[in-house]
Amino acid sequence: MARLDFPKDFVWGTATASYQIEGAANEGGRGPSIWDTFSRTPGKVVNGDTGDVACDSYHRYEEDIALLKKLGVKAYRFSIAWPRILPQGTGEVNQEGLDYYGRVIDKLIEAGIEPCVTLYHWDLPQALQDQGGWGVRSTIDAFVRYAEIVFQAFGGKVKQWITFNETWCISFLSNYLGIHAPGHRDLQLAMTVAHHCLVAHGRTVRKFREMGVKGEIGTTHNLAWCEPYTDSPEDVAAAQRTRGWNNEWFMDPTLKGTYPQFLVDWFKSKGAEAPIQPGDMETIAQKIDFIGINFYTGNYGRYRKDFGDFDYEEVQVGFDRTDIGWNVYPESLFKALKWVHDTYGEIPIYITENGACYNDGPSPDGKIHDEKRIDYYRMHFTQCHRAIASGVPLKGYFAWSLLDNFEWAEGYAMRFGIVYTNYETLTRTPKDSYYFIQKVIAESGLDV
Ligand code: JJW
Repeated sequence: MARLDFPKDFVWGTATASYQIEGAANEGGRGPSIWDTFSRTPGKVVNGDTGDVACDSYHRYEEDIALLKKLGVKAYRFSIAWPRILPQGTGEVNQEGLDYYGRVIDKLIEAGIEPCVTLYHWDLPQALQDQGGWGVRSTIDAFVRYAEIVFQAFGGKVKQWITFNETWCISFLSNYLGIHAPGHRDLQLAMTVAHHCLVAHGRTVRKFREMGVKGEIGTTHNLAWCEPYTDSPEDVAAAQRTRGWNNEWFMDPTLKGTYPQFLVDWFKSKGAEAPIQPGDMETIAQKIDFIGINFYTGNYGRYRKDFGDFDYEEVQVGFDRTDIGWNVYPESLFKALKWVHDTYGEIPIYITENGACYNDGPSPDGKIHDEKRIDYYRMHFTQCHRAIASGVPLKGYFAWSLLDNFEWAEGYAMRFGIVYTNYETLTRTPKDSYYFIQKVIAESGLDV
């Protein structure tokens, strides 16, 4: 047994997102988002689930905050729904929407919990999608205006701001792979969306500085770790391309102000390119206070001609998998963190999401014995500790998620919560993993 102590000022937290937990889709003056449309499109979401009710956190946020307080977290990451603030994306502000988040933020502060706000966690107002969504530059202007309204309302109260959650998902998963809203399959569109989100991020950071808002601002990219199965140059290059697509394509512009040239060339060979206008790269690379990393899994793979978009095929090497099918490869978290530090220098890093999908329900004793989730967290905490010990400036960790919620295309079938949600009664029951994390936070460490 070994004792792993975390720094006393390490920020432990949990994370959620508006459309995944709030419900009340037609209340409080909220306008429709692309996820309302997408979830109503037959075949897009498992079981035809929608976020209409979700966890009903719009009405039950006080209960959620009580759970956070009992858990002992220092911070809570949640997102603001753009269509609650501006139901049409632009124009009239919906005061009821601002009031709702004002209550959440005040309750958190009252409970001694720092609010960490994501501005864009995928619920684009449908009215903007109807005008081209992230495929057109006018959406950048609309986003910066939305951010300005939110900064005005809550600046100074919110410790940390995250402009975008998982720009790879917003662009490629949603507009090239077609798996998330709006569900397009167009490589050039995905490249354009990625670029516009990055520019919107940079312009928002600039606005934040101009307004003199107190607090920290950054963005969150989801990283994927892909390792070559052999040392052959073909395997190494194929893994590098796939990693680059997920990681460098977003991290490089954000932190270096450039796109990785080897991928610029690769995409060009497929007829797609980022629509860069003069000044864009400098805008994107505004200095930020931290970089958020969402991390779930890694894999091994090898070169296979004309397979997928990057001639890369995963090789099964016997990893355990979570219930959503993702490999459990904790060491890849360490490798990814080390890579971020080695590549981008001393920028503070927050893991803004990490967690596991296991669909355990209540046992006859009424408790949820989610041993495999506890194992997942224990192994990933161990890798975080290892990263810190190696000099990686990892400052905090947000578990995904506080509670089971609407897991996008998987609907309610896939559970990531440390608190069990009963979707019939909407009651919340802390799982064993909740008590495990409660103990880690209380002791600022764990035995492994
Ligand atoms: C699907 C991979 C090809 C969320 C996917 C890739 C390509 C057939 C979880 N993170 O709910 C889903 N999540 O809202 C943000 N992150 O397909 C928060 N990434 O398959 C969580 C990635 C994801 C995905 C899901």
